[in-house]
Amino acid sequence: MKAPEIQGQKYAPSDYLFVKIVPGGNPNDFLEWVHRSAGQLGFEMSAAFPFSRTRFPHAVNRLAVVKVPKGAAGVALEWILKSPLAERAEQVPPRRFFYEPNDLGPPSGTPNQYALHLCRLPEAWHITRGDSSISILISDNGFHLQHPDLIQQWVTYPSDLPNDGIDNDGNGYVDDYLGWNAVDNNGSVSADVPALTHATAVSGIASARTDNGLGIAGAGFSCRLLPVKISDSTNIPIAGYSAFFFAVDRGAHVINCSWGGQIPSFGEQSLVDYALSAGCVVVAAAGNDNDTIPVYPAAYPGVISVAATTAQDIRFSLSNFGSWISLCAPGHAIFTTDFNASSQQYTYAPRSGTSMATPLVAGVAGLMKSLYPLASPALVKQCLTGSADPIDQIPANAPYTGLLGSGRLNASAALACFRQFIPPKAQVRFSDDSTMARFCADDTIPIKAISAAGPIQNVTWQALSPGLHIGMPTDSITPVWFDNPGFYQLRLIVNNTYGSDTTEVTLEAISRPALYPALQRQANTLQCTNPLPYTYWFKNDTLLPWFSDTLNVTQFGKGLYVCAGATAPGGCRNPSNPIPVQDIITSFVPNSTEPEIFQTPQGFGIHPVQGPVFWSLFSITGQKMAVSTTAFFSLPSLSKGLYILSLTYENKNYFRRFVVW
Ligand SMILES: [Ca+2]
Ligand SMILES: [Ca+2]
Ligand SMILES: [Ca+2]
Repeated sequence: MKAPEIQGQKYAPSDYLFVKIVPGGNPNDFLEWVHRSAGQLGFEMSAAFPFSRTRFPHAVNRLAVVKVPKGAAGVALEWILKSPLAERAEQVPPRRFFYEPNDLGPPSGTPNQYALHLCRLPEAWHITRGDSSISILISDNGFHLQHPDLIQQWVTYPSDLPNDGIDNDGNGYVDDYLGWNAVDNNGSVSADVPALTHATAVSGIASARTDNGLGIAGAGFSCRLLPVKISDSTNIPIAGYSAFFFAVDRGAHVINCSWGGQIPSFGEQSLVDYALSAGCVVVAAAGNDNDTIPVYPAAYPGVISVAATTAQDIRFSLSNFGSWISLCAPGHAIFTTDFNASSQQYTYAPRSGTSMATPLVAGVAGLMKSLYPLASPALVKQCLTGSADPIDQIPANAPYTGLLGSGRLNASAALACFRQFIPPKAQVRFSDDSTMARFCADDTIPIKAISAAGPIQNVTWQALSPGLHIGMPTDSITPVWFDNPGFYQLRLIVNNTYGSDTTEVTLEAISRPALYPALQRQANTLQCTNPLPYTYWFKNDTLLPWFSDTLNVTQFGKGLYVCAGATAPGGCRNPSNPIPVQDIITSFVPNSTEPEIFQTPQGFGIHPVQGPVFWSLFSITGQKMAVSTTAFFSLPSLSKGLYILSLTYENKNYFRRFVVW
């Protein structure tokens, strides 16, 4: 069943104004003038951008955004244009989401994903299955974050804890742990109207969890999703422009805009240019008006504008068309992630429109960026359009010759085109593209070594500063440790048969907190007795969005739980003993007296033994490494690090933590 949606939505006037400051003018001086104007105008105007003085260095092309009360835009515009600091001003143009018509049923037969086959995604995934370091920003309405086929795909930033009202990482966005709400300026991107599922449908097409035996596959495969909520409960995308700021500030590689409108805007175009110049690929929907009038942001130069086609490569009956289209992608009856508001179930449903064609292209752009993250948006666009399968020759498309872009998306051909432009020699970078990283004692440092031609042959790390020690590296991680906290310079070299690449990074080494939190279970509640200011929870290897000292396991299900304490958000964390939760129980008897558990250099033993014993050895991240059912557990050969031994004896669990050095 399809969730009801607002249909035939009309453009709504905006309460936001773009203002271009005169050369040499300071947007903050202008915004102060705006603030002082309230007395003469009789109403308040507020800054929607820059948010504060600390954000001023981010100002784009002398741009400011002012929010005015409903209906006051005309008076405010006239007033603002009198300011000696304002060079230009305009109302932020009205925008809307592109919805599919509600009379479209599923394609005949069982639900399918014809679009992925038609666009040759299975072949493309032979070349790359994307990369979890690549983020596709979805600017849309509210998200159903808990959808089981999406929940593991969101990009999270533990350096800003959610819901504490503090911008812990000081990037200008308060509580942007998981995306950004650009309307309310907070970190809550969830769907406030459960029946509105546009964002959830778009997200699944771009990059639903793939190869997880559940639901659907998403084009971007391992690429992650960065949600930005640009509308409120009225479901009008009033803050689409701010997604471009956020994309640059969080380093998004691709931005998906399944929205737009017919009025161009210098302010919006400045922001699109800002994102493009930062290397972010901008993909935008052509709209569903069945006409040729250009739609923005799709029609701005440099943007990849996407029209919609059917399973037969015929123009989707409502899709816009015109000389401003870059290419087409399937946008009819696309089976994707959904939420059924009446049954309160996370579901899947077919959706149509250019909104659904666009994220397919965005997902493929994510795959391309996975191979070559520094590729320019122009190169990505060139290969996507240049490799599309022509569709003008199809008789039903005859009236639209030259008006459907270069044809229908072919992901496999796009990647083949793109690969020619990747430097054949090996490339290396630190996983988040930074040249500055923090790490903790005994951490591994993730790196990304890319070889477009043949395998990586060698990975070499050179510690350029004394006191930094390097373990055995692979082409994805290396363990590092240090003598004292401080700054260390590190060089990384990789090579393949075509040559080598070198990068250097400054590492800030910080000490782990000395104290380990204790973890206890009482019935279905886990209590992290945490002497440190910040608490994190892990289930198996996954960081949970839960930051208080107690956690109810019924909310997260069975698994191996670890809590961790840290002195700062995102800083070094000391993990607790893990607690395996095999059953969700309603009562629990805490441990009483322990048998003697003794340790020798060879392993661990227990006595007296009056029944079966069961040992499990875990890595500190919860990965099970060995089991034994004998009274003495001989340790396998272990590399340096911290380990957890679990013993089940007489229906009780005991834990020992030990270090190999
Ligand atoms: Ca923040
Ligand atoms: Ca916070
Ligand atoms: Ca899936």
